[in-house]
Order: sequence, then C-alpha cells, then structure tokens
Amino acid sequence: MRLDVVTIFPEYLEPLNVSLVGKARARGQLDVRVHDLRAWTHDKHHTVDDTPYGGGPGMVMKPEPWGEALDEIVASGGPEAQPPVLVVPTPSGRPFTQELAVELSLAPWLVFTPARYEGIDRRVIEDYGDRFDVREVSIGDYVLAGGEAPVLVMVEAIARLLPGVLGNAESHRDDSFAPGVMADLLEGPVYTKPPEWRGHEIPEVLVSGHHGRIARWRRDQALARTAANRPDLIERADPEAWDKHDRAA
Ligand code: 6GU
Repeated sequence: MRLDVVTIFPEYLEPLNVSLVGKARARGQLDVRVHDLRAWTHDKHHTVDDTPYGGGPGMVMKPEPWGEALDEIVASGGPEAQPPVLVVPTPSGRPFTQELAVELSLAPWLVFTPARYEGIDRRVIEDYGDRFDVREVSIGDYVLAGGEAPVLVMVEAIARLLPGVLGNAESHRDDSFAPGVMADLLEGPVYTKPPEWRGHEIPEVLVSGHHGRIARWRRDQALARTAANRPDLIERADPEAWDKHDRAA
C-alpha cells in the first residue's frame, strides 16, 4: 500500500518511522511519502493561509498550494495504475470507525491532507471530489489543532489490517469492534504470568482447560465492560452472535 501525506509539519509524522508502521515500511509492505506543503508555494514567505471570506476568526488554507501538491502527487502514478483515495481529516467529517479502517485498508493508495488553521478552502475538496474518491473523516467528537495526529491514528488503524503486518493474523479476531462474532462488544481483561501478583490472582477459569467455559467467561466479561463503558454499543448489539460465539468455542 502507498500512503502520501501533505502537511506543513512533516516532522509531526516522524512516528510513522516507529513500531508497527515503521517496521511495515522497512519490510516494503508500506510505501509512505511525507510532503511539505510549502514546497508548492511560490512567494518568499511560503504562504499557505489567508483570511476567510465573509469574516470570522482564524485563517483558511489557500487552495493553490494544495491543488499543485495534489496534482503532482496524483500525476506521479501510484500502484496498480489506480487513482488514490483522498482522506481529508476534519472534525466536520464522517466518523472514523473500524469499518472505515477496513474499507480504506483495501485501497492500494491513500493520500492524506491534514490541515491547520480553520481548514482548507472548500474548492479543493470540490475540485478533487469531481474526479476522485474523497473522504472527509473525523476521529472523534473533540477539536484538535490540526489533522496530523488524526493521520497517525488512521494510518496505525489501517496498517495493522494489511496482510502480513501484524505478526499473528488471528490477533485481529477478538479486537474490540472487529466485525464478526464479538461485533459491538469491547474486549475483556487479559492476564499473563505470574498467577499471583501483589495479592491479586488470575481468574481460576482461565487455567481450567475448559475452552467452552473460558469462551463464555470472556463473553460475560466483555458484556460487563461494554455495559459499563459503552452502553450505546449494547443497544445495537446482536445477542444471537454472542451465543454463536459460545457454541463455536
Ligand atoms: Cl480529523 N481534525 C481536527 N483538527 N480535529 C479533529 C479531528 C480531525 N477529528 C476529531 N477532531
């Protein structure tokens, strides 16, 4: 998969060299290219913003540098001779969910356009929206100073879904929000050795050897945690799926 990121803070994307994403890059599973938007300005001060039409606080990112940057990146031709999906981080976008992460992980090429200030001149989204698949995406109901941290969040969620990036393909299976048997339930607690630590013992059932009892216990723990932390998920859950999970174990 190829990922391009256009930003006025390329150094903000340094964490893409670390850990899971960094290793995927080193292995050639991810081709990440971070670009400085100011490379596509032509004035002495490398201006990327201006005052908003209609007045109001803050500044708006000028369309010309974005247009030139995206035109050049798109023209560089990505993998599989397919156009990129443009991902525009904005608190006004559609929620970034596990479902969207799965969908984006299937695209061979993503271009991210994290903005600062009050956002990018709308005509950039209109212009590319006419020719490309453009997704305006928010990572949650709070306001950040820019889209760079959301790009880090989205890239990590997407990269770990790529074939061969996670060590153990099974590790996705029980993820909170993973589609399938435990859909809409949060993951329950996990334990490792030693069996007793600071007077706290591991739940006996986990060393019982009864796979059916362990699966049912995990389901109950997941339900309890979901009810406590995310009652909204219980509302839309499918109890049939939990029972199938028990029977399969
Ligand atoms: Cl994608 N951008 C900004 N600036 N703030 C956000 C966001 C994105 N998602 C949630 N808050």
